[in-house]
Amino acid sequence: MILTGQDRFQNTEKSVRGRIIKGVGGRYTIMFPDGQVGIASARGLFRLEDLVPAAGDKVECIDSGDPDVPWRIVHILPRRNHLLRPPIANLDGLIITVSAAEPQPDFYLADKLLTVCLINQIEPLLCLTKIDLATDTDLLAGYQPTGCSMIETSPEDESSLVELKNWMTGRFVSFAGQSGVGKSTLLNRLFGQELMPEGHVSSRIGRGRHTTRHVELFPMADGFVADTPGFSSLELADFDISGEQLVTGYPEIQAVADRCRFTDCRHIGEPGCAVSTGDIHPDRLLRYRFFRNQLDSIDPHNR
Ligand SMILES: Nc1nc2c(ncn2[C@@H]2O[C@H](COP(=O)(O)OP(=O)(O)O)[C@@H](O)[C@H]2O)c(=O)[nH]1
Ligand SMILES: [Mg+2]
Ligand SMILES: [Zn+2]
Repeated sequence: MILTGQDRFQNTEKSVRGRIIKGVGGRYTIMFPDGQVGIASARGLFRLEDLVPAAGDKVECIDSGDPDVPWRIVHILPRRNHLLRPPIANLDGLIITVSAAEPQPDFYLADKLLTVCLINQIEPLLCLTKIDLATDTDLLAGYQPTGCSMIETSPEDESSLVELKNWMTGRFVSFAGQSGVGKSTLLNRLFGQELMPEGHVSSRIGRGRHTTRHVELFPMADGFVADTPGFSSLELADFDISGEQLVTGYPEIQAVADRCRFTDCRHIGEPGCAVSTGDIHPDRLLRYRFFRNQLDSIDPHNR
């Protein structure tokens, strides 16, 4: 049922809090704490302030008086974080999904996603799928020194699904990772029945030809899971991450950086650099150096 502003609220002076679960073409779908949804437009002033409401935003709405668009967003609550590509706000956690095989794991992508998380206060969960196809059982070993949470799953492993669901509970999270790693399979196994009326799942967040073009939040387990474009391949520079910031995505390198001879050490082979003495996996260091060189070569004035 779609409520009008009038139904919900007689006093137009006061506002109601809700969360943007979808925004397309200036029309926002708001979910209120009781689970009801309503359609809203944004206060004109936001544009002057260069503020664009995003999916995930916690907002305050008033009755607009327009029966077609009964709500108006008048305030955006302070954000935990805000990404532009995909346009999403207040993400609590990101499930960085890597498959043991089919497709071969892309650890460059996993490192980029981890870096985006650690720079934006998004809690990462490294999730290895298809362990039933694994020949190498230690694929996530390189991430052990980062201290990040990790989980391994396969279709038969019920306890890992419980663990994953517990981690998602009460949070606003999204799955990320290459196409084909098993994100939709996991979502359907976990919430297939609850997320949407049956029949919708396969066409909207399930497998198939459907390509997501905007962010949409689906309520689950006292939280939300997002269907988002843009987390299956990305470039760090598009997230405004500089060469100096990169080390935030490599906490095991950051941990030894104060022992480097030079305070501005880039950890790419300088004399007296401490990374060789630290607990750093050689593959992680190789990828750090690749991204560091790449980001340092970008002229900030030309971006
Ligand atoms: N062997 C195996 N296959 C899986 C597993 N998870 C997913 N798959 C298969 O991998 C393919 C891609 O999965 P899908 O969930 O669509 O990947 P997505 O693109 O990340 O959403 C499908 O054929 C799934 O049945 C797993 O843990 N083990
Ligand atoms: Mg999918
Ligand atoms: Zn160094």
